[in-house]
Formats: sequence, structure tokens, C-alpha cells
Amino acid sequence: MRIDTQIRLAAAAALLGAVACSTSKQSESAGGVDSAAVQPATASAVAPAPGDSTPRAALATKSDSVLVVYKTPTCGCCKGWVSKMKEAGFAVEVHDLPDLTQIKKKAGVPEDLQACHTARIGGYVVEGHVPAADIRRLLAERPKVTGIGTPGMPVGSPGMEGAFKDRYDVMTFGGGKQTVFASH
Ligand SMILES: [Cu+2]
Repeated sequence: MRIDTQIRLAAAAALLGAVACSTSKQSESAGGVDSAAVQPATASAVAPAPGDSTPRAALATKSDSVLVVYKTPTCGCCKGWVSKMKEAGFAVEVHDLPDLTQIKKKAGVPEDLQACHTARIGGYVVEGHVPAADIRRLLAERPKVTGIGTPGMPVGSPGMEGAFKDRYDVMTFGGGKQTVFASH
């Protein structure tokens, strides 16, 4: 009986999470999406606008603290993750794109790890709802991998808060065999 109820709650929360991710209202970020937005962070870092040095200069000098996020404009849980990363102290540069297929391909994210958003920081790729502490550890330890990723959209991960918490792993990729980087 209790387990039944928990399963139903879990299903409902998961459904809510999925709905929130796919149907949240459009991002209010200004500016249209164009191909220029797809360029890597380093490209924008070398072209600071006159009189507007702060964010771009930060990109150039503190790339370990600037998280460049690629997401679709309607993804609610992506916005949730961005908020959590900001709360954790990362400067976040968001690029809204209608389709992330090419971004994920270029970033080398394996298909089985693909999630809703793809980010770059300090030369690494961060895929999906990875906790901020894991990103900091990645930057501190600098393993020889392409990046880390949280496959799927586990409830309880940052940006996917819910009535319960899934157990989930953050995996490394691009360094040979995928390995568990952190378990939550
Ligand atoms: Cu998500």
C-alpha cells in the first residue's frame, strides 16, 4: 500500500518534471537565436564590446567560473539548472537554440548520456543536471576526459527538484570507458 502510493507519487512527479521541461513558457532572454550564438566561448571572449568589458573579460580570464550553457528556449528544467548554478556562484552565459544536436555532437557527448542541456566550462563539457559541486571537483581534479554528464533527468538533481529524490550517477565521458564520477 505504502509502496504503491510512493510509486504513484514518483510517476506523478516525474511527469510534472518532464512537462515542466518541455512546455515551460519561452525564455525571456533578449535577442533572437542565430548562428553567431553557436560559436565557442573563446570566440566571444576575444571580441569584447567597447564599454562592456565586464562579462566578456570575465569569460576570457575566468573561464573556470563561467559556465556557457546551450539549451532550448522552452526547457524549464534547463532554466532551473541555470538558476542553481548561479546560486552556486558560477557566472552563466546562456545560449538558446532550437536544436542542440550539433552542439552535443561537437561536444562529444555520447548518445546514452545526452540530456536536456549542454554546457562548457574550463575546457570541459558538462551535460545535463550535474550538481555544482561535481563541476567544481572536475575543475579541481582535471581528469583526462571530455566531460561529465548526468543522463536522463533524475528527480532531485539541481533544476529537477521534486517530491522525492532519484538515485543517480554523474558519468565521465571521452576518456575511454565511461566511469562513475559521482553518485547521488
Ligand atoms: Cu532537464
